[in-house]
Amino acid sequence: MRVDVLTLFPEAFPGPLGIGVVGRAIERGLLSVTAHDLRGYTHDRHRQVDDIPFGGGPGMVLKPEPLLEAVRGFRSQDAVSRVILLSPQGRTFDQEVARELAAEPHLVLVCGRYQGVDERAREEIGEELSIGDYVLSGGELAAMVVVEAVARLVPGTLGSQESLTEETFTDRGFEPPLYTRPAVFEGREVPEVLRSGNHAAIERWRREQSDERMRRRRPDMARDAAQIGGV
Ligand code: 9D3
Repeated sequence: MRVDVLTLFPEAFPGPLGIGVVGRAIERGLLSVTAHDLRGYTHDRHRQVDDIPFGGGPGMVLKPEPLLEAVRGFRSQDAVSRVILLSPQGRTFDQEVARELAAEPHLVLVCGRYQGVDERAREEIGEELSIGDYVLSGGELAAMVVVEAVARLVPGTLGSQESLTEETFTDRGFEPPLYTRPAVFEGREVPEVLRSGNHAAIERWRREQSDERMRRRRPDMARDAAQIGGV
């Protein structure tokens, strides 16, 4: 998968995408993440990317020309590129969206900054994603979150061990309690069943624990899981 990121801060990349599972995928050539400086698409002496809002108001707005010159350039390179603006007003990114994007060969992620993006550029880009209801300063961290979650689903990225964990998350949603040695830590014991060697009993206990946790902490997710799994 190829990912191009349009940003005023290309030096922020790869950042945390350079480590761990995603870093390895980049090294192995399964994934490319290229950051492009939005200023590189300006043609004036001051390389101006933003301007004051018509009608007044605080802050600055990203100008349409550099954004759309860049976006049109990517779109003309291949017909399959999916261009997405990271924006607080977008559809909320979740694991389902991640799965959908993982099937794409080429993503172009556009990072907004300041108060926002000129409406005409927003309309032409067409697709918007938010990573949740809280205020960030720009789209860069959001783009990294999207790349991290999507890259994990690109075939070959995860080891077989991690792929199995991924499947159980999708199936069950929640991790059961995990323990490692020592069997007794400061007087607190690892549940007997996990040391019993009874794999059927362990399986049952883990399922009960993760279901119970989900019902208690994420009733919204538990309802969705019941819908899908018929539990
Ligand atoms: C405080 C300014 N807000 C006034 C209504 C608007 C606003 C504009 C630009 C708020 C945040 C931003 C910058 N954020 C993003 O570009 C962004 C974002 C986010 O803030 N939260 C969650 N997901 C995303 S994706 C891009």
